[in-house]
This record gives sequence, structure tokens and C-alpha cells, in this order.
Amino acid sequence: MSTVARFEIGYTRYLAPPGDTSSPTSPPPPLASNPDALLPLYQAMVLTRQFDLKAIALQRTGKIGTFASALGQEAIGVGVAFAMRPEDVLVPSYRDHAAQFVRGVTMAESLLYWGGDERGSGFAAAPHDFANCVPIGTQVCHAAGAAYAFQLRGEPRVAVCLLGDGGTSKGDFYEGMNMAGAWHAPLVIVINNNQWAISMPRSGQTAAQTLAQKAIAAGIPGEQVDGNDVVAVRHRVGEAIARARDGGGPALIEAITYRLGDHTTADDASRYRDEASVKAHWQEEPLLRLRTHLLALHAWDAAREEALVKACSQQVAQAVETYLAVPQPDPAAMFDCLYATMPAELQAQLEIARRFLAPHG
Ligand SMILES: Cc1ncc(C[n+]2csc(CCOP(=O)(O)OP(=O)(O)O)c2C)c(N)n1
Ligand SMILES: [Mg+2]
Repeated sequence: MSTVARFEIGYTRYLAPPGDTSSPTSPPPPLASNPDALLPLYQAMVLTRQFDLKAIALQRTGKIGTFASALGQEAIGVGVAFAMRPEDVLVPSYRDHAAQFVRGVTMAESLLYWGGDERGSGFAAAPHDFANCVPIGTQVCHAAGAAYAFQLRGEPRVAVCLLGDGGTSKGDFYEGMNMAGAWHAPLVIVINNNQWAISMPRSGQTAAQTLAQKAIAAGIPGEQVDGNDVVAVRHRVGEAIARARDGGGPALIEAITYRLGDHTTADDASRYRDEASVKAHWQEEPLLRLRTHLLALHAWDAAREEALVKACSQQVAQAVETYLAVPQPDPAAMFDCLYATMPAELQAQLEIARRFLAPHG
């Protein structure tokens, strides 16, 4: 038998975890030694962490519904969003508020969404970005369609889709990626490989050696980055977006990270995973990684850290106030925008809702 094709999957890391003396996988981009460019990335990650802390507390006190934290995965969303242009379109899953905040989605909008209010999916400052996608993997098809539309209209825009490791086991992922490959559409898919799909570990999801190699069958490039290294994410996703914008076609990037928190507030991860392994992963988390680097560049210190955390937590507190002050929607509004002419069953349900809403007595 002769060989008809060969494939390789590259891996990029510039910032190693503290104590790890391994060299960068390739010469770092100028960003890595530019504190002015690194600080906004760090600020965005710290803000997301403060938001996550508060959102979990709000869920515990009944002020929002189920919430999916991005704890430990902040570098992926932040790196991806900083690599995008405003006119590009983000197609997120439900765990991508780090990216959304950089894109201009407000924390109050996000809280509204997690509070069960559909108005939280209308992003005033990012009106073309897609709403959170809870059905696993389906957003890849939507993103491929958006990318195809940009191509048909001759617009130099890129659709950037985020999904989880578990999502790459879904048909929608393969179908969307395959069509984007066939159309040569400007789509960049970033996999947030946080090692878990709720309680299912990465090893139980697929026998594939990497998730990045799933791109090969679609005829598009696939690669891995250290998803806890925001410089690597920002740089490699930026390269892929630039290539897609210039007509170079789609790309798949597997960003490797670890879910430090529960799947959502409805989950208790201690029931299915070992605390020691979670503890070990805290040494690799992205904020510590960049903070250590900034300290080495003499661009950071304890006083600035304290001031930043305080400023971010105040910003979060302000967003919570804004969210709590939004008047509750009319429950009958859930029937709006579904049908031009409402079917009889829904009409009957609307009547029931109205009866419940009517003042008693
Ligand atoms: C189509 C579909 N099937 C099942 C679910 C239930 N579900 C919610 S989250 C999840 C796991 C997703 O894991 P992954 O894609 O790795 O994303 P993560 O939550 O780790 O970010 C599943 C199966 C769903 N939301 N949609
Ligand atoms: Mg996952």
C-alpha cells in the first residue's frame, strides 16, 4: 500500500504555567512582550471571573436561574473576541460570556438572559452576534450559514463559532464544518476543550487522538492551542480569522483547557471527578498564567491587582443593580413572535396565563 495523504496537527503555547520551564513551541508574537496590549486581556479575564463569582451567588439566592460558569476557561473567550473585528459575528454556546463581554454585550444583558428573560438575548452593542446556543453543536450550522452569507454578499466578515468538546461528537458539528469546507466559507470554529461534557470525560467522548483532527475530513486545517494561554489563543485565532477574511477558507482550532467549576449550578462535579486532579489544574489556570508573565515583565504588582479586582467587582455590582431594576416582562410576552396567527392550543394557553395573571379577588 502506498501513502496518498499525510496530516499533522500542530500545537501552540507561548506562556507556560508557573514552574514549567519548557520553551514556547515557536517564537512568541510581539503581543507577548507588550504590556499595553496584554493588560486589556488580563482585565477582561479578571472581569469575567468576578462576574462568575457573583452570578453563582445570584443563582444560589434565587435571583437568576441555572448558570454556566467559565471558571478556568476565561482565556479562550477573551483571546477569541480580541482577535475579532466588530463587524465579524460571534456564534457562541452558553458558556461564552467572556467573549461576549469583550464584544460589548453587557453583564446586565447576560444576567437578564440567565434570569430567564428573552430580552437578555438582544445585545444593544453587538446586534449581529448570535444569542447563546443551548442545544449542543447546532450553532455550527448557523455559523456556517452566516459565513456563507458573508461570502455571497462579498462582505469581508468572518463568523466565529465557539463550542465545547462534547459538541464535537454531534452531527451538527460535522455537517456545519463540512459545508463550510465545501463552500470555502469564512468560518473559524474554536473548540473549548474543557475535558468534560457534564460528567462525561474527554476519554469517553471519542477515540480520536485530538479533536482538532476532526477538521481533516472536512478538508480544512485543524490545530491545537493551549487554551489557558491567552496569547496563544489570541494569536492563532487571529491568524485563522485573517486567513478566512482574505478568502483562505475555514479553520478549526482546539483550545485545550480545564473546567475548574461544576458544569452548571445544577451540577455537583464532586460526584464524578477527583478533587486532587481539579486542584492540580488550578496551577495551569489562565489568570495565574498571564499574571505571572506580567510580573516577569515588571508590568504588574500586588497593589494594581487589588485595585483591578476591586474595580471589576464594583462593575459587576453595578450590572447586578441594573439587572434587578429591569421590570419583569409580561408573562404573556412568551407567546409573542411565534406565529403570525396563533394556533388554537396556544391561544388556550394564553387565556390560562391571563387568568393566572389577573388580580385576585
Ligand atoms: C442537543 C443537546 N443534547 C443534549 C444536551 C444536554 N447537555 C447540556 S450541556 C451538555 C454537555 C456539553 O458538553 P460540551 O460540549 O463539552 O460543553 P461544556 O458544557 O463542557 O462547555 C449536554 C449533553 C443539550 N443541551 N443539547
Ligand atoms: Mg466540555
